[in-house]
Amino acid sequence: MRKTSQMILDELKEHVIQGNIEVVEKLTHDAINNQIPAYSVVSLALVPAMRIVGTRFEERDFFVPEVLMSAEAMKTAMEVLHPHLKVSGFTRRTKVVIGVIRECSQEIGKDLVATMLSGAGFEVHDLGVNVHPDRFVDVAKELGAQIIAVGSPMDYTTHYIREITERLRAENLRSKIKVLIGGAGTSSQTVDEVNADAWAENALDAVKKVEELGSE
Ligand code: B12
Repeated sequence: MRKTSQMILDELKEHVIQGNIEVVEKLTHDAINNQIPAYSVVSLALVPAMRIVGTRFEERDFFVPEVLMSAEAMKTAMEVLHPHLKVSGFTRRTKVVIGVIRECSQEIGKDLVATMLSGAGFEVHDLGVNVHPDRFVDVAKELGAQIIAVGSPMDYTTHYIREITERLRAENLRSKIKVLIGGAGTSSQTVDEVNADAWAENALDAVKKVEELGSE
């Protein structure tokens, strides 16, 4: 029996939760071969899977090793999807420096945002995880970037973002370089707390916010 798109997405979600990397890789190829749009694979299977993993982690049903397996499975799927997430054939002038703030090494959300931004044609410079506030500013200045995008998956590292905005202000760069924030440790309220310019709830929203900030 030929699998329907819904069956592939359901299976993919389940295998990401279970952390079955090889099966996830195969199912992601199946999804692409079945003409399921790459972003639908992300939003209908991968992200909901990680949400369930998060709930199980919170309920102490899953522990760090299980979460890591799911995270690896998600990353494998993202590698397969990466070339298919390129939605535009043109390059935009807006340069974005992106990374996860210091003391945090949780990268999946940031990777997804970086992939979507480069897929939308922005020039993205990914600094990785555990990035010192000064490094965001140094690299943005060096490259002439218009936007610094900072991920903070944990709420207790969010305050470091203020060091970025403070330094930009001290160097009179606050109006030239905009700061976009996101990740599970942030909310729309964090924007005021750390004096950022915008918050993105998810990767699609991040594309929209970068478009808006880049045209200001
Ligand atoms: C996977 C995971 C891990 C993995 C990370 C693997 C990896 N390579 O990245 C591992 C096991 C390593 C891990 C470790 C820890 N984790 Co963890 N982890 C998670 C989990 C379950 C899922 C996160 C995820 O990848 N989601 C999938 C992605 C796609 O979603 P997302 O991150 O929300 O990203 C979206 C948006 O937030 C936004 N976004 C994300 N980043 C960015 C960046 C920018 C610039 C923008 C604009 C937008 C944006 O767009 C994304 C796409 O839509 C969450 C639970 C949860 N509910 O989020 C906990 C969670 C983030 N972890 C948490 C904690 C506490 C930890 C540990 C301290 C646990 C421990 N006791 O050791 C360590 C910290 C290690 C460290 N110092 O970094 C807490 C944070 C609590 C808090 N509010 O501060 C959470 C929320 C779980 C919980 N409720 O307790 N974790």
